[in-house]
Amino acid sequence: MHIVRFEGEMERQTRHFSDTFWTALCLLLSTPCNLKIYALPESGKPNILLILADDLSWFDLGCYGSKDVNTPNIDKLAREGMTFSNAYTATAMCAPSRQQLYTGLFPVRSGAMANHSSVKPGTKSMVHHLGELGYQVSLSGKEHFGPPASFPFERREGLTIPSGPKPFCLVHASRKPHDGWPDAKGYDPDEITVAPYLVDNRETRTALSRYFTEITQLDQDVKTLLDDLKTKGKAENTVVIFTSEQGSAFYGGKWTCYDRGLKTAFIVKWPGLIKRGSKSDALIQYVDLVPTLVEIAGGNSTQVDTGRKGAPGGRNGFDGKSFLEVLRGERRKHNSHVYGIHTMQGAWIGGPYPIRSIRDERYKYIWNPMHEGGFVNFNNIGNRLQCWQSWLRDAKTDPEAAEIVRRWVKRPEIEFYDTEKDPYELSNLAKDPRYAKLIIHLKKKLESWMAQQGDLGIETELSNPKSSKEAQWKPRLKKYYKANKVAYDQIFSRRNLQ
Ligand SMILES: [Ca+2]
Repeated sequence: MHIVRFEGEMERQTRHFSDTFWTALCLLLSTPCNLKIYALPESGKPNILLILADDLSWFDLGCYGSKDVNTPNIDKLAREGMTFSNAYTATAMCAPSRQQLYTGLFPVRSGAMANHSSVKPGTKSMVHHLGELGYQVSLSGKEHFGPPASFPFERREGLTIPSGPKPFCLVHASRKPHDGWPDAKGYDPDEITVAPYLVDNRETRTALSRYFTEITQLDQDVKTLLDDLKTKGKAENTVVIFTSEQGSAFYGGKWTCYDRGLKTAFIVKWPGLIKRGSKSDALIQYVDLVPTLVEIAGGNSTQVDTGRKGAPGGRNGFDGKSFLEVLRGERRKHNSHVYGIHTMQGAWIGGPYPIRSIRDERYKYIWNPMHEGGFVNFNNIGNRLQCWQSWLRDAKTDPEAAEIVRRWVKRPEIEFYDTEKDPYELSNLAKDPRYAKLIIHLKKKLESWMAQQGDLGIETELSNPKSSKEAQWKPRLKKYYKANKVAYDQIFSRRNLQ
């Protein structure tokens, strides 16, 4: 038995039929010419397995070009599916990143803007939308969302696939490779590559080796899940998605709007429907995922009520839009621009420090409206990754190290990068007259997006509550500044100490 799906302006539904060829032909002949037809696998609606890493930089995977990190199982998934080279989250922090992934809404509109924050009451998620389409929607691993009524996932433990009769959507939200890494195994600190945005010293190499070790452990978890999918006979009828979440906690990744923070690995395997080993450079973003899943599940994503007002079309719809046609190889482009938003409010310490960004396929515009005081968070107050102290030490005598440190803590109001020529966003072109028109164009687009979201910039930043942990970190900040005064005096104002 085959399932044929008809998509039209007024009607999108999945129909079963097992009649004769003539029945199919009659249906085809009565179908308006703009309708698209494709076959879903024989067993009906496909299952969905979404594997989400935690703080994994997209470029630290073999299939995204890493020469250092051993990820054979994720690489194999890429060879069997479609690999996206231009996928983004809008926020490089855990809670807002995954809440936009699960709701299809950007952070200001949903309310989940600060780290450790929750969406506003009444917001719906993929659990509601896929549940209405007959799916069992469950989650194993990390949550980092709220309130529970907006994310009523069925909880699962371990690395196993559901085996019930209903089609399933399982999110496996790994905690790997979030920092808190194991001792290095299989990676020699002397042999690895250190990217130019990091200070190349013994401490950085040791930290990278430990991070790489945990990425390889994550890769093994991916194998365990995919093996169970095969054992249960569901591999052929399951859409498997792997995405890396935001970039790692190494400086200039997580907690920023640089590509090292916002860009994400995104791989989709769908046997029979996605061309094996295909690649897409379409601009997609995390808010596009749930609309796409709704379409995969046979629903109409443009008719979904997200529970929040203020959609781009003025109703309660998603901020994102389905990229199913890209998966099917029918379209190459998707969005013209993708957006970024950041706040340090709620992230233990460091706020306020709002950042907004916009990016087309090549150029990136970043606005830091409260940049004067410097950027602070617990990564450059404590010694969380066990290498920041060494960077300050080296910065006293090494001008290159001093420049890397300065770039992290002291940024201009406007940044503009050519990401094709400068993928690590190290050369700010904001004052280059050749880009003046494009900068104004992107600024206006960014402002339109902020207006749609109800984002008032600094006012919105200051309305976010500070973290309850800020008070306990403040004395540590002062002590730390005092201990490193020589290095910091060159790069850092005292405003955040007041
Ligand atoms: Ca994370």
